[in-house]
Amino acid sequence: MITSNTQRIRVIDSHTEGEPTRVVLGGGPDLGSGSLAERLQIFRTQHDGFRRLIILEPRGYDAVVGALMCEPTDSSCAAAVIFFNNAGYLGMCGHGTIGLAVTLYHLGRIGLGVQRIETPVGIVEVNVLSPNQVTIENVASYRKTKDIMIDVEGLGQVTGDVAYGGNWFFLAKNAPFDLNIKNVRQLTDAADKVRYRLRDLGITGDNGAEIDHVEFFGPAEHPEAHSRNYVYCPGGEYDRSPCGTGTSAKVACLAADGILAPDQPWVQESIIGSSFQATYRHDLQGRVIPRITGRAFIVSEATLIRQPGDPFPTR
Ligand code: PYC
Repeated sequence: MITSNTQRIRVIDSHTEGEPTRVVLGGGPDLGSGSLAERLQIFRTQHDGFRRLIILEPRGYDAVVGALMCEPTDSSCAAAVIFFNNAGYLGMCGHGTIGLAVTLYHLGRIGLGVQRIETPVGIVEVNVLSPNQVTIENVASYRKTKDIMIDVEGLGQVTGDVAYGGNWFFLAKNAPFDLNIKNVRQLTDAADKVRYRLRDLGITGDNGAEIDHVEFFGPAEHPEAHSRNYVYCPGGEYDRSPCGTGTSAKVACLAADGILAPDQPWVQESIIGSSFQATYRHDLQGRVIPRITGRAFIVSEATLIRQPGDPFPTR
């Protein structure tokens, strides 16, 4: 029986190149009408149980990224969104933005063409190319440090760059294992060690931000792709897609090294063999603005229910 105290949350699930997104359309907490960064802070400090309810078992699973729809503060934006996962909150999420755009199109809330979306780290643009293909123009991305060498127990010396693509990444030059889905457990263990070694050494992004995403790179399998990656996310999960913010960080490093010119395509393959097509442009300040194109598909429409007295609302 559904009583008036029953919580009902409408969600639409999709996947972007294999990586799941759960868009929360209604039934979320009241986060006020401040900036998205302020609303994120209220979400984090006062309503973390809602994040857990949406993402964790028994209603969710560790790999899914949540996208809470909010009212935009900027009237030029079609939507505003806060992304979250099994461990916490994300500044931006590339695959999630592609999933969100396909979901809004599926609902008839946006059409084909360019729309602006507000996120806690800035406004991003989406271009809906077809019902299942979207290009996002991400926030300005940049490399903070090149060729950091760290000694990691069990891995030896690991060299990589620290870069920002909407989240903070350590981009390791070499993968400790072949980038094959069969090795995903070993790759995750290795990435976990790299993340905590960086933390122990006090190596951070700007303003002390934790580097909580790790990428390993290797040769692509598909002839049209330039590189394959494995991407570790903060909750110990791996990205099934090539990771929109991770590909943005990669593009920023390639641009800084003079390897990739503006508008030159870069095809990034994921650990499952899916891909994103990336390019970048320079903005008026000369910053790198990555553009990432990928496909997303709707997989379900549902109402999550929390009945009063449920003793296990989350794992
Ligand atoms: O696509 O940016 C991304 C992303 C971040 C974490 C998982 N996916």
